[in-house]
Amino acid sequence: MTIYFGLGTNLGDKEQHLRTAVQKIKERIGKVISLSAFYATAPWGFTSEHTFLNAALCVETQLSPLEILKITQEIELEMGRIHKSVNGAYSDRVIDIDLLLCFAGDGTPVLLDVPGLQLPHPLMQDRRFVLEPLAEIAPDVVHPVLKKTMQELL
Ligand code: PH2
Ligand code: MG
Ligand code: MG
Repeated sequence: MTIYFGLGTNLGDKEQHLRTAVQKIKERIGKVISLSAFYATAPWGFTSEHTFLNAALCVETQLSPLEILKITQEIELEMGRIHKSVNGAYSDRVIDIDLLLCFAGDGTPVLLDVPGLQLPHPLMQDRRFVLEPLAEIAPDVVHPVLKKTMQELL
């Protein structure tokens, strides 16, 4: 299985947080195939004085999406993420690890819609902070629902 993650942080030593998250994903989820550059981005969807650092990551794994989600949530907690949101609104965070896209070993897209996890990520096409790093590492990957490449979506 190939999984694409979006990583984001807007508190503390952001570069270090991204590096730590990548290291933990590598140890617990699978082999890192590619990691984008780190992009400084303005907060999207909420107001904050803290700008973000965002990245995209591609990993090869034997685990299922729900197993991966459980591990990424553990990593977020370990790294000090306190609350996911305040009254449903976005908030500042040490690390956010989002599952964006998933493909089975033969390249078939994995679609999922269960409580807590939707694949592809339902908002990825609306977010430049997701598409810019993703188009860097996966320009020709096709969004399985929208039928457009990451480069086209960007
Ligand atoms: N994540 C959000 C909401 N807004 N804005 C930026 N720039 N980067 C993010 O990672 C981000 C955001 C929800 O997870
Ligand atoms: Mg997010
Ligand atoms: Mg998240």
